[in-house]
Amino acid sequence: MTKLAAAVLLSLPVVAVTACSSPQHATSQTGTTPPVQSASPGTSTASSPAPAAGTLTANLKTADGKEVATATFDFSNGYATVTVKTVAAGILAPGFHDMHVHAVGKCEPNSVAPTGGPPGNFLSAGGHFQAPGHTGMPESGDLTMLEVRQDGSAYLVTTTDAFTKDQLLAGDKTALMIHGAQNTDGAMDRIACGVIGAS
Ligand SMILES: [Cu+2]
Repeated sequence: MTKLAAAVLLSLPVVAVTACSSPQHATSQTGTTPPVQSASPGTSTASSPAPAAGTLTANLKTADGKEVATATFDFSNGYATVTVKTVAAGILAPGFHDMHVHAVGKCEPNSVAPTGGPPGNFLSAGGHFQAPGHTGMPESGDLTMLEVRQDGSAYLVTTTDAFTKDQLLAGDKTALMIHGAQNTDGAMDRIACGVIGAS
């Protein structure tokens, strides 16, 4: 029964799309039972439950509180589509910036790392996020670099399957961090930070 129900559920979006693209069926078809079709091999995940779908967001600010970028994490089809877009020019230095998901959902200027030591901007966000059971490189929170244009603007869309939505929200939650421009003295600095949360 559950397999049949799943097949019916899977077929629903197809019916909706068909309705949208076929004006002659756009009304009067809502009460009918959609035909049951077997799922294509690529969509079958019988051995493990599919990770939760949905969207998470982060609003990244500088240490002095300026809003600099927004990020969304769209989870579907077993991976995350990460979109980062600046909301203000002239803040990020032009060039390539390291960007990662960090292990603690805190974005505090002049804070101390979980492991101690002298304070610094956004240090309480900890190191790079590692999904439970994952060790080594690349770390789960590693993302591709953010290329910032000459005016300080940037727009990036990338994908990763290194973490799930639930993992980013578990425990202390997580934060998205943009570091300084590559090959500058401040390359390792933490320039902008946003706690990743439900939108
Ligand atoms: Cu980082």
